[in-house]
Amino acid sequence: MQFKEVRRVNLQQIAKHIDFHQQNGTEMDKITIEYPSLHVDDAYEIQRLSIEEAIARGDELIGMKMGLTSVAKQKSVGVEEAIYGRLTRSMELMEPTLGMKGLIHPRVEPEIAFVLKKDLEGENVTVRDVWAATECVIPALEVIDSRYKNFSFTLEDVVADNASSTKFLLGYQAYSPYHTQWDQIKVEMFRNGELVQEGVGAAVLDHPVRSVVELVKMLSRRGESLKAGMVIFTGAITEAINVYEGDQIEVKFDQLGILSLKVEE
Ligand code: 0L1
Ligand code: MG
Repeated sequence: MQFKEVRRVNLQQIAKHIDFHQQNGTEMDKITIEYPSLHVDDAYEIQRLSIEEAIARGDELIGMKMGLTSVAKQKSVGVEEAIYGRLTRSMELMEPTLGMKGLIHPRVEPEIAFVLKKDLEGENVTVRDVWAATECVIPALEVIDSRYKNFSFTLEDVVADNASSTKFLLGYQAYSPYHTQWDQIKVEMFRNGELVQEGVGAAVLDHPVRSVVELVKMLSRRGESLKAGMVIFTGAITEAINVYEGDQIEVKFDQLGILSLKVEE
């Protein structure tokens, strides 16, 4: 077997291993323990292949996300660059409830999501291109649940584990991209009535629109692009918080309403 083929088989095997843990909500060791020389490009390929496994079972790619878009978040997990992940239909919460079954140690974070009406591609994409391609902007919550023990990972590990993507909730109200200054939106997150996190849209690469630009550039380096209809999560506005069965999470997006999430068994 040629070297390239051996490498491909390995990436496929690792992708199947990760897909198993994602599907079953079970913890695993860092893959970089067994594969210390894994490159970040390999990790993105493992991510793509693991989502292909889910798609082969009937799931569907409906969006993409940026992660670690704030310095505070990068510091909290010890990874010093923004990353991306993939969102599938089975991750979308249709009701504002989160079942703990099949989850390991979930965390919730507030985000601003863009929905596209046009494809976006290429290294030379601009902020103007993104606005022209945006159908609407929606306040949202992301549930991340790293499959790694203790939420501990390297850059390569977390990329391969689809940037910890697990579930997401979109607000019912969508807004015109021109409705407000998205970098000025203040967000407060409450757990069982207690204020636990607060932040502002500018925490996301100075402005959430810049996160979409960066995502398009990162994807184009790997020959991929964003498609019309996709939902794009731009990154957390505050630190993520741990949630437990029985918790009631409320996130107040200034002038844009409140998103609630009840954590159940
Ligand atoms: O969406 C995110 O910012 C999560 C990126 C992965 C790091 C983590 O699991 O906290
Ligand atoms: Mg996120």
